[in-house]
Amino acid sequence: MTLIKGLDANRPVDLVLINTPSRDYEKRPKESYKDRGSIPPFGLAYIATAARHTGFNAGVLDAEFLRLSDRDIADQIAQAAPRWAGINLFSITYGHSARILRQLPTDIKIMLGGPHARACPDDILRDAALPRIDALVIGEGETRVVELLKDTGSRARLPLVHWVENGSVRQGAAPADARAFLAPDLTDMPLVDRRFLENSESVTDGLESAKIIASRGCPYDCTFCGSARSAAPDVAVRHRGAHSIIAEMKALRREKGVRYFDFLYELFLISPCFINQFTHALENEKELSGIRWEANGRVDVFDRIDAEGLTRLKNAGLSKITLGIESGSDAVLARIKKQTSVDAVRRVSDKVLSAGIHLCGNFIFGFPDETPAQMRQTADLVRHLYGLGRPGKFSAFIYEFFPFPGTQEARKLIAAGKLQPTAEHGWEQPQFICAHSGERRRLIVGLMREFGIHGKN
Ligand code: B12
Repeated sequence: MTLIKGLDANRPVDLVLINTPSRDYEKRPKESYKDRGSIPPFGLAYIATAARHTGFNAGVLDAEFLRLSDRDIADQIAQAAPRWAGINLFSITYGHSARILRQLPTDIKIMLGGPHARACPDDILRDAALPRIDALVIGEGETRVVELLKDTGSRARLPLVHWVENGSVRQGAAPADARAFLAPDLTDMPLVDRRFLENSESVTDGLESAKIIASRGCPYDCTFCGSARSAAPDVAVRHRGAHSIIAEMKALRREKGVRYFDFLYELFLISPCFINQFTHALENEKELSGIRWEANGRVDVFDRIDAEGLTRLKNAGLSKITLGIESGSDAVLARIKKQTSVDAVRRVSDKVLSAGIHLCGNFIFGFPDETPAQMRQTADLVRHLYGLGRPGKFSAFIYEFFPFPGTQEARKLIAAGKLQPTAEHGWEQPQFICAHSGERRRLIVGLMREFGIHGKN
């Protein structure tokens, strides 16, 4: 039986997209169903949706959710026998993706994409561990994948598409209308077809919930982030119009009974002007009355919204905001170009929680050159926010700094000779050791125990 979502079993298969699992589940099984990744691979589902809209038979194999072994994946692909198989590359699972690709039948064409394809195209194109590369697509895949499915020869006319032919690296020419390929209009794009996703809906706070992607790209340039402006220059920042977002919410409400919406991606609440438009549109939608939602925002944007604005958001169903707070040290915030301050974080958190809106803060410990005293300032800030005791609930996510390729931090470390991805492990375990890793560990573990934080360290 096929585990590939969204395929038409009665037609030859054009494309199967594989969501790279975080490990080979045969060698290292993972515990329970409940810790299965809760965020589905929307990027792959968007590509499959575009392919289906053009008449192709495409599907998505979510090997992470299904906890598949490399062998299971190879069997599934062999059974479906698609013309093309594609896989999303992440830096820390790149080697695993390569192992999976080596086990696929040799008559299937291979396409690569995702964040690591953007960050390290040259290394990937030269990597002898990959069996073949028929298309490496940098950036958003929808329009270019459809062209590749129409005719493999089209790759020569597609921007930011590379491949290897007879041992040589080749590259598509950038046509005059390159932007139409790289940054298609989001409002015109078909709504993502959720039949391609395993876990499109879940339950949050007792309500049927679904995630929605309402924007792409980030105009900010935080030095550690793989989707910062300078690390992802091909992505134009775009927002779907409020009406297109509301249409997707209404369809989910009607068809699946969804009453809690989670706006995925960095920056939904990106400007007071959009917040105002969206709130206004929601207030006028009877069909969506009583819904609740959560989204990501920024400290500097919320610093410009007053208590009345927050009450309006709360009344429009805003239940929780996630903010990248990152650090409790002004020196670190300046270094990572966060465009905010510890005072602003305290002010905004107090305001948001006082309005009865829950707040989740993301924090990073162990930036290069970060001192133990600065890390302690971050731990103190986490404690302060947990202790505020306002009507909204505070929660934190804690991460250890990781130098993702393409980011300003990784470039600086490489230039200083402190970071050297090894031939064997590439970016899975790059040789970079935080100067104060003992103190970092101690602080993180302490906070996790104190507040029951489920960190991603
Ligand atoms: C949601 C999210 C997740 C979700 C879903 C991941 C998934 N499988 O799709 C979860 C929580 C599971 C996750 C996990 C991880 N993530 Co994450 N994630 C994100 C986030 C916030 C948004 C991604 C998203 O949905 N974008 C919207 C969709 C529409 O775009 P997209 O996914 O980029 O897909 C488009 C293109 O990339 C391209 N594309 C993608 N795949 C493919 C494949 C082919 C064949 C082609 C042709 C094109 C193509 O076309 C898509 C449609 O336009 C990004 C930040 C960002 N802005 O990208 C980080 C980000 C991608 N994640 C990141 C990381 C590091 C991870 C983890 C490795 C973290 C960890 N330590 O475990 C794991 C990887 C596990 C895995 N194998 O899935 C980094 C990647 C950096 C890097 N160089 O690898 C990012 C950039 C954030 C950061 N830290 O800077 N992540």
